[in-house]
Amino acid sequence: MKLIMGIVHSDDADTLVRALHQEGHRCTKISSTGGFLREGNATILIGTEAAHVDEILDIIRENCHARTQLVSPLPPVAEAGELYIPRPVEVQIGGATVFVVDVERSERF
Ligand code: 2BA
Repeated sequence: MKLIMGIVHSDDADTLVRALHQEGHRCTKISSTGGFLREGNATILIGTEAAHVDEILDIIRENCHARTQLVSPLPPVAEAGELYIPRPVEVQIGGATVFVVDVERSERF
């Protein structure tokens, strides 16, 4: 058995959960926060048989889209009298960051 962990944009999460359920895959959506942007995203946990992993990765790929976002960098330590004008930088956020791990044991009681 495998556990797929997909970190996706919050805007794609519900569509992805719906698509997974439509194809008969169980999943859990967890609200998470990215360490870099410190903004909400969603982590989708999917426990599945190894034979279904590729099909699930296709569903994730089809339903999660890359996007760009403007981020204001943290200001540097300024000397007295120095003026710092923050200039937003564009960050590319991937459609999904996915980890697939082996599950030693899984039970449903
Ligand atoms: P965040 O950490 O908020 O990162 C959002 C996007 O910011 C990243 O998109 C990446 O394009 C950029 N970014 C992240 N760290 C950066 C850095 N040190 N310098 C410059 N740009 C940086 P993605 O790579 O698509 O990641 C989207 C989200 O997936 C991340 O949100 C994080 O929540 C998760 N993630 C990505 N890689 C991970 C990893 N190796 N382990 C755990 N979570 C990860």
